Amino acid sequence: MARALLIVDVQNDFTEGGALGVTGGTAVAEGVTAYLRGNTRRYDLVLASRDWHDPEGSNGGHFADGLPDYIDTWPRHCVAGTPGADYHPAIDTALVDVHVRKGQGVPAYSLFEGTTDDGSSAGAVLSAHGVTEVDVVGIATDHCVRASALDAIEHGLHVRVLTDLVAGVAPDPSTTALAEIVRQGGELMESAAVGDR
Ligand code: VGL
Repeated sequence: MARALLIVDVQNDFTEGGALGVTGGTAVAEGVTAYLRGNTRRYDLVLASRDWHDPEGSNGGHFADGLPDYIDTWPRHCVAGTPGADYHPAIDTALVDVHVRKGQGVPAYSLFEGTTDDGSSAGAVLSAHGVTEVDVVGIATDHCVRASALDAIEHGLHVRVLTDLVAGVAPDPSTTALAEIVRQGGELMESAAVGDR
């Protein structure tokens, strides 16, 4: 039995000033690193995802052709190899064991759609490490955190979302997303409470 921390898309384009800047994104980046520094022994594995879209084309309709609806279509963001696709500088990448990228040419909200540089899927990496429990943090609550947490539950993992270490695009959909995760069997917890459980 092993536990992993899943850090979803804490990238420059999803934090304040980025192409798709989410309010609270920078605070999440800083908070995740502070949390991880205080809890390194709690995790057997730390896995982080990055949205990593192609510069050409719409990435399967993910980049808006005209005005984005901020639900299914978005401004151009996280283009592979650009500063916007980098992790936010507050993320201490020395604390990350495994990096996955997703969204090359397609919309990919879930971290489980990500693969490592050697082509392993996130799910395969987690099962190879015997991970049965995951804590999920990152951006955005109502999109990639939601999809990643629900996929983790589908994969049979016990899921906790650390609610002070996520940030959403919009408040109501974020509340709905967290409720949906609970309905599917996930747990919500403040990061400060993790030490107790
Ligand atoms: C995301 C919108 C578009 C996310 C990714 O990381 O939540 N949101 N692409």
